[in-house]
Amino acid sequence: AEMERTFIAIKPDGVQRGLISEIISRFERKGFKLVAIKIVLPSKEFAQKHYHDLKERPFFNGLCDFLSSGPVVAMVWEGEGVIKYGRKLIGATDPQKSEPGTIRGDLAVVVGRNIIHGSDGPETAKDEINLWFKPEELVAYISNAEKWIYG
Ligand code: YYY
Ligand code: MG
Repeated sequence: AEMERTFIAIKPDGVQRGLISEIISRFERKGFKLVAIKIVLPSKEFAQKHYHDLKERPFFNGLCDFLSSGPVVAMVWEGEGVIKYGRKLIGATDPQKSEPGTIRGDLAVVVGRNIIHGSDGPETAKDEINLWFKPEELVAYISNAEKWIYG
């Protein structure tokens, strides 16, 4: 198994709407493994770092205000193909275009309140994990379910 790690965050709207356990469940039931989790109130400066790739976009300022407007649940999930498949579980950026069955498709309506973030590739996953977590906050462990998930 080619194990990968991805950064997943429940944004302030997902937290305030009581969707933390719903979102965690979807990753957990799939068979991915939670290796780090915390609740944090990011500063606007921190949000700007997180979204630095988007700094030229017209929505950048509002996006960073929003991400820093309330608590965020920051997580690292591990598993085979978790970066790409995590994005599938999340669904398209615009919830109007997200398929039913995806997190955004089932639980969100507009792009500015799409409840969840997920890394979009191996490089951003590495950068985002390093931005949000210290190495000692990541917990490597063997799950007893692994042999039933991976064979
Ligand atoms: O990775 P993902 O979250 O699906 O989309 P990005 O293109 O990285 O944009 C990050 C974030 O910005 C998106 O989740 C909502 C917001 N946003 C927006 O408010 N308006 C847009 N037209 C595009 C993105
Ligand atoms: Mg993105």
